[in-house]
Amino acid sequence: MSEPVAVTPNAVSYAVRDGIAVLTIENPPVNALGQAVRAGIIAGLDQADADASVQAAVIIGGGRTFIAGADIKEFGKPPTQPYLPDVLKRIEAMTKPVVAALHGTALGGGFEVALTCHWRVGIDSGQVGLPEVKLGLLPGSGGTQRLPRVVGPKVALDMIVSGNPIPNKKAAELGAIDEIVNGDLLDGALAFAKKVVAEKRPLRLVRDMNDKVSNVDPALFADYRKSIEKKAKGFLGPWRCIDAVEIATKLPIDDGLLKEREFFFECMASPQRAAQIHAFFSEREATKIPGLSEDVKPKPIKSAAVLGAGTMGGGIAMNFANAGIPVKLLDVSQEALSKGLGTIEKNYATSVARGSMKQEAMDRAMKLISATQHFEDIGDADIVVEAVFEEMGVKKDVFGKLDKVMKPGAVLATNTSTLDIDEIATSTKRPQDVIGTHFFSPANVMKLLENVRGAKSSPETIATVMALGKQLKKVSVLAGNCDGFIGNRMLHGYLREANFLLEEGCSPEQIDRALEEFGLAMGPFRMGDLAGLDVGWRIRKGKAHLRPKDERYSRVADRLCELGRFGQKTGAGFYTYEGRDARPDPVVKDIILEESKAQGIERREISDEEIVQRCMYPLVNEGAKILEEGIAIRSSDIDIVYLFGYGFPVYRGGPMFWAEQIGLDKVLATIRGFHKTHGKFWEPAKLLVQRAEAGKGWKG
Ligand code: 3H9
Repeated sequence: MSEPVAVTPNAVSYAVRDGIAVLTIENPPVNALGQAVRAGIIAGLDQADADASVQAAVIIGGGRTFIAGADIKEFGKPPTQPYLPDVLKRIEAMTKPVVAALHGTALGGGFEVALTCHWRVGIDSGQVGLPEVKLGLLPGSGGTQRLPRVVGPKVALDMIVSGNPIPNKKAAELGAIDEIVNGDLLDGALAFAKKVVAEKRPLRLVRDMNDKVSNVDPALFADYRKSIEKKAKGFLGPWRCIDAVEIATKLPIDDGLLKEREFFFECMASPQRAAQIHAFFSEREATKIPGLSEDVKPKPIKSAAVLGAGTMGGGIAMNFANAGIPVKLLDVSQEALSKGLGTIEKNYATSVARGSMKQEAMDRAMKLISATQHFEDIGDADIVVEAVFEEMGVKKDVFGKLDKVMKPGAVLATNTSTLDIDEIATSTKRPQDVIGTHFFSPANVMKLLENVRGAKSSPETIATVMALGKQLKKVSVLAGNCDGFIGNRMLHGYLREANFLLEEGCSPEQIDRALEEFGLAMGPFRMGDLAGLDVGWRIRKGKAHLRPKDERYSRVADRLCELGRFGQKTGAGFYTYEGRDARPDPVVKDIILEESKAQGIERREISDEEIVQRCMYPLVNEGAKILEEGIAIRSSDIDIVYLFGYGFPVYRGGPMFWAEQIGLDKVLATIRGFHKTHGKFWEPAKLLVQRAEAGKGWKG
């Protein structure tokens, strides 16, 4: 092999081995297709074409992966030449065979490069996919035109609209990869290239394969649009993905490519793209904890225990089992344990029935979960997560017991959603090992893990629960200790205003609809009914003595609870229910009217815009206070909490990002207006005032 030469410094190296040019992409960590890589591939192909001794070229990724896509950091900035379509044109213009050698993740523009090469080989463990939709985009360099030509429009729609990758093996079955290489990828790719040269195979381009995109029934697209209606509501990307694939079945490829590019730029210009890319980078940034030295290593978690076999405890145990970690579920009564295990089994069985889990995986997970009534049995676990009744006395009692039985160094975690971690830690002699791990219900589904550090939680304990999040395939955020931490503390104002709006003129259905139109998965009243209104009622009663007498307070929810209307589980709450169908209820309307009257409020017409501002701006204002107090490390962590824990629409990027996009000055002006009209709850956060008046966003 000739000495590798970097065609563009450090981006693509060029070498010749047995008459085959090898272009190796060297752009760690994921070989993103930045400008230097694009220029490097073109330069390498020019060199290979010009060198008479070269018979074919292989494009391969250096390091852990082939190309994982365009360089997302370049998006939103002025584009620089050569563009990706120029690279693809250069590949198609090659007079010698070009083989893509795939390992790791060939995603987005990376897979588009591969689909443009004459042939593709890959190793078993790799994956290919077009995940652009997750960034508010569609594949913008031929993915929507080439993939359907290879795998047919139905599979292409599944891949492009979901954005989910498929294993190389599956891609090979579908014809998107020509050969699976066993053993060394480069050796396999070189052997394949030599074979096509020896066989004098005519160069084969996907653009010429029209069979699978001819005579396609248009009903496929109409049905597909219908099938994503609910899930893709409010998003732009998925709809444009379908439009583009449909075009592949109607127009010649060059016209299709132009149309795809048009859609791509439409999405690129949309605030949704900015929001979804913000979400992508924020998710990764949230794992970085300032001040936590790289030398601090997380403790290995090889076994776990969960206290409390209720809904939360069961869901948390499932997380451990799903990650292959044996977990002991502890509860005081055999009855609670049997019920808890039964629910776990039922949840898994539902996944199996739906096809999202294999029976063997369920059996494996169930085997990893054991039950006990005795604290002594869990002493050897690396971590214990307490999910017992949300009351300080109960929690402290349990932590006192854990202190006695747990092995030294075990992480003692609490799943509290509001209580003081430091006070809980006082019932142990090892506050350094105590920390909050706040899971979200249903814990086996929701992606967020809000870790809460106590004043004495050690760096090692913090590192351990952050790493645990990754192990459990969760998105972890680190919060400071305060009432409600990040998520629930912010929720307070949101719910308060939703209830005040009822008294001022709205119906529950109007508020729910306005917020669902905004993009929330569920409005506050439908959500309350689902979660159970009795929980909040109990908390409000417990804190009633702390409430100033002259403070405005909505009694609507309390009155519903007094009637035994706890939500879906009792068949009635803010709505009445037939199954899961929520119906407006005249009883609720009467209570609301009575409460307006009792408060001396004259009811008025309220616009959807006001509903959104009244309910969402408290999130922003409280978020600013949380940031100011250092409870959240950065504004984007708050966004992540809301995106992954509270169903905030990802295409709006989270409450803090959304506020920045509106303009903090405008948000502040509205909050000041509400402050004048509605009083002290709307006192603007200092940080918001400071940033807005300086004409800045949260960061700079
Ligand atoms: C596209 O291709 C458009 C085209 O159709 C048309 C163009 C004209 N760019 O996730 P990790 C960074 S759109 C820049 O922790 P993992 C990431 O921020 C693109 N940076 O690793 C992180 O940085 P840091 C379509 C990127 O092993 C580091 O790499 N492609 C990019 O868990 C490691 O990432 C995608 O959407 C990028 N494209 O997962 C793929 N990707 O260390 C997006 C990653 O500073 N990427 N970074 O925090 C992924 O899905 C995952 O990163 C991947 C690796 C599966 C590749």
